[in-house]
Amino acid sequence: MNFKGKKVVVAGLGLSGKALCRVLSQMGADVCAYDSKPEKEIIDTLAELKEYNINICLEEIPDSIFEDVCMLVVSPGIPMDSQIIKKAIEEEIEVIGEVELAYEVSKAPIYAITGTNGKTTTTSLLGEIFKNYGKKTFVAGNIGYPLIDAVMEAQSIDVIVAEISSFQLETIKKFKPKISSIINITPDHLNRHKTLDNYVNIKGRIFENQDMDCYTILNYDDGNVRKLFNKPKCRIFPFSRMSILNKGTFLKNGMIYIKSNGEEIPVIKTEDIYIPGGHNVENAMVAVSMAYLAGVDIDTISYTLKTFKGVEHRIEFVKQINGVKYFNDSKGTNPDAAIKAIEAMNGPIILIAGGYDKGVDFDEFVKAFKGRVVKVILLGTTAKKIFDTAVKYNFEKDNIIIVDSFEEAVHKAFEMSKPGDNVLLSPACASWDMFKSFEERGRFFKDMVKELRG
Ligand code: UMA
Repeated sequence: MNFKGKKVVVAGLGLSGKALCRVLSQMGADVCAYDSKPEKEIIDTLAELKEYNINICLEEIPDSIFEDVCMLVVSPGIPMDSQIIKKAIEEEIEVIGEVELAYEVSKAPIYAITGTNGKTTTTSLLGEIFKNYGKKTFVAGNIGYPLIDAVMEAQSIDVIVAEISSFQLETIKKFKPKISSIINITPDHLNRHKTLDNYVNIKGRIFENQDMDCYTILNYDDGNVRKLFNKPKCRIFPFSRMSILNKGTFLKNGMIYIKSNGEEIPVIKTEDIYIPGGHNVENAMVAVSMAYLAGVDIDTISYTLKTFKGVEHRIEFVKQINGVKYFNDSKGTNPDAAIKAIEAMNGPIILIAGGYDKGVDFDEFVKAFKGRVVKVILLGTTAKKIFDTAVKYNFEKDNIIIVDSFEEAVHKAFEMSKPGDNVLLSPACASWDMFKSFEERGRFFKDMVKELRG
């Protein structure tokens, strides 16, 4: 892609947008960036971009924004029905996402992981396997490090392991990972993708450009992923926790096996995987499959599974105070992720939940409380919705507390807990009504917990 002297518009000035501005400027493009926020909310960003010669438009989209422009490159958070994309389409300007641009300039093979939950853990785990195998590896994408930054730095790199979200998949064109995977699909982001079917099909775009030289790793046990099994034009390597497969990765007598070319290869006993919970067995199976097909030896794969300690904000143990364990699962940003955290706890749970409303229902989330959650502390935009759902499923009203602030939630949990309890922050919601990101929410929680005195 040659951008020298060409006018390009970048939409969004968050992590992806800033990276796009830097990279496109370095490639010689004449960059114009647009963000819907007012100046006072992005002062720091404007200061960061000062050294690049970028024309920045805020709030209102100027009528002439696409004059002489060859392309609009969008951040993942910009929905397809936003004004800026609609206007570009009307004016017949090519629209691509940050991930597509990154793919087009990338020299290293990309191993891409999507799914509703487990993406970050699986991506980090696969990255760790490749590193232990001696490969120069970049871990990037939805994990918080824009793919475009990684590919620019990765001139002499062997592999890129990319976490890819449905938002990013909406604006790909030729994106073709060497190996892709879909870990699972449960309802999420329906306020943007409207229907579950649409969300499933967008997830399926991860393999749309892969051919017979490539593999996609698909979850055989997941009804929504199964809807996609007849779609790939590449080779499918399935995985299953429930069934013994003729080809793929599966569980037998507590051991993960790979079956390929008729040979059954034992990889690791599930009890030897360091990160806890059934959902992490699923994540491990995806990483095992991708690493095996990429040529990594079984010893390196099983060594990494025994030693990899997980990622921040995902069922992360913070501290024990008065016999009560505190866990930060701020990355539990949808009901399914939060259910997995609830299921991974040993002992009674005091749950802190609620946050930004993504338009999903909480029925399954609330049903998972039974026999596990003893008290629920709710906050944020969805507090009332979760409260009503909990009452509908006969969760004792007296055991639900709605609070106004995050500080209050943590203090209430501290006051109410007894030795043997687990205080779990797993909101089942995004953080955007109270925090910039789930990372900020998780760190805030951890800082507060560290201040608590027994
Ligand atoms: N904006 C507009 N118009 C809009 C929407 C947003 O101008 O209609 C502007 C906002 O004012 C803001 C900027 O766009 O200034 C934000 O862009 P963004 O939402 O794309 O966020 P980034 O900071 O670029 O971060 C994105 C991902 N965020 C989203 O997809 C919402 C990050 O994933 C990702 O780590 C990062 O790119 C690097 O690749 C976060 C996330 O929450 C973790 N992802 C969702 C999830 O995991 O559930 C999909």
